[in-house]
Amino acid sequence: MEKDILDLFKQGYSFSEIQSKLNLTCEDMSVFLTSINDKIYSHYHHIKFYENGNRRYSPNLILDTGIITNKDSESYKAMVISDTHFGSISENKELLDTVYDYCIKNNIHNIYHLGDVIDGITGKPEAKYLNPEEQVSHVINDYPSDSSIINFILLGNHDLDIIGSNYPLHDAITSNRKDMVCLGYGTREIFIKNDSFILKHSILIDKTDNNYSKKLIFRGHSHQMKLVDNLNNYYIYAPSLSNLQFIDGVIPGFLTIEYGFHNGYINECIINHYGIIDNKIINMNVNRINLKGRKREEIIEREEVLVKVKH
Ligand SMILES: [Mn+2]
Repeated sequence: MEKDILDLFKQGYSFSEIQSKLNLTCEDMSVFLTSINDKIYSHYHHIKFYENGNRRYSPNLILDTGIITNKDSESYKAMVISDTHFGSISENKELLDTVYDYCIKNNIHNIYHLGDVIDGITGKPEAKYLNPEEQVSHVINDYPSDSSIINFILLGNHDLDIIGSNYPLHDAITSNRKDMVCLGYGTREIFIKNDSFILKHSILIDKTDNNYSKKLIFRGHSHQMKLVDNLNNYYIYAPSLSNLQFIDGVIPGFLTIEYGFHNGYINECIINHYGIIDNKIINMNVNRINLKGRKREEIIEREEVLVKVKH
């Protein structure tokens, strides 16, 4: 089935066209994505990622995506960006440079990208780079990098559009960019201390949110910052870091997140939403999510005593 699906992607069919052409259910499509995602993540089965931007070889097999934090630390800071749409006329690389500068100045070493890194081939006049390979090379060559920053990259529906090409984005990232970690398409859970949070980009109608309770779920795809408490989980929609905006008056931007921990569990999350206009960073709003009072167990495994390493 996987080969049939990839062949149709190669022929230029979209995800939903393939689904109806092969008469596949959402579950079938989710099995396909999970299989692709497992293959992608196998590249990182022996690498540990650290909050201070380091990555080290691990002799043990690591199947989950986890961040190792300092044993003594009771907080964690990270950057959340989304929807850069490289390769379209709405792309704005200066915004990404601004984000990297901000991280370096503010001691942030982990960036989470929530998908739609490239625009893919949409057949619309917005496509600046005509073929998928050029769009992907553009990311590999021109996306900023810094030795003190790990960029965790989830892939979205636009990135998926070119999965059938000779040079899909996930292959390009895993083989060329050591500073990036490709998390696969659509969804990934990130473990930190005793807890976890979820990254998502809508590709399928997926019901996995029901598997979680009182989790922070960060979402790309909406191109607008929004906070939703749906009683089960907290949704944090990230703004787009491109000029592609769906609603008048919305400006590109990013989120910084800061977790406070208790017994290794996230008990508070502070989200700062920043907009960028003419290279100026504007604080749009601050939100605090209180996660105290959830079920806890005492197992701490994702902590180490971190030694400061010069980059
Ligand atoms: Mn998008």
